[in-house]
Amino acid sequence: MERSLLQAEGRKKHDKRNTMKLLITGFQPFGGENMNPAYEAVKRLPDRIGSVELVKKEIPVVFGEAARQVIDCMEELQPDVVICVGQAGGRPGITPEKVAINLQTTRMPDNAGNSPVDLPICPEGPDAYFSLLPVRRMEETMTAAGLPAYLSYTAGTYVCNDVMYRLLHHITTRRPGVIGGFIHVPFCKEQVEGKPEIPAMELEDIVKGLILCVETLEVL
Ligand code: PCA
Repeated sequence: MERSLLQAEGRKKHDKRNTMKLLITGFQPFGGENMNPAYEAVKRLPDRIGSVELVKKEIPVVFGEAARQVIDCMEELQPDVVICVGQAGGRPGITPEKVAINLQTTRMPDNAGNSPVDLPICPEGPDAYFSLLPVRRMEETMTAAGLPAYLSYTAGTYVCNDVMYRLLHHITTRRPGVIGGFIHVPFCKEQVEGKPEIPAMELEDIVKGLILCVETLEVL
């Protein structure tokens, strides 16, 4: 059984409320875009999906700082699950991320002007962490609903990977039992007007995909 499911089963026994609290984040725009479909979709999610209560948060595209804000918010809210959502421009579907690696490297500066090259995120941390989310089930649920989706085995080496790695490092070292991970979404149609060769989805479909992902948490 996936580790996340085992952890969730342990948690469920202690959860008399039968409500799951989810912290879900989306990024600010970056790279010259004037919107980020990640936060645009996150902010359109309902406040409750089945037994899952959602708390939404927008985070900056800044190495280290983005994860700090996620972790601070997590410490304050004590959610059962944390999902961070980011834009992966050019991908043709919604991609739950399987793995985060201990590496920061970019040619494109973040929104604070940082452009680390070949640096570890956490010198004392392991090379990688696997997502604790039911990523396979998320992908299958979206695909079954006719939405373009596939599992990704790289979250890149930019701020999204940084957030996913630091979140999983925090959970593993400080908050075992919490479930966490990352989902990338493609450009939305508004961002690629006049560029038909670039894959994109309707924002509404990205929202639908995220709702289906949240619904997969309910069976945990
Ligand atoms: N995508 C970037 C960072 C912010 C975002 O939405 C990434 O994939 O790293």
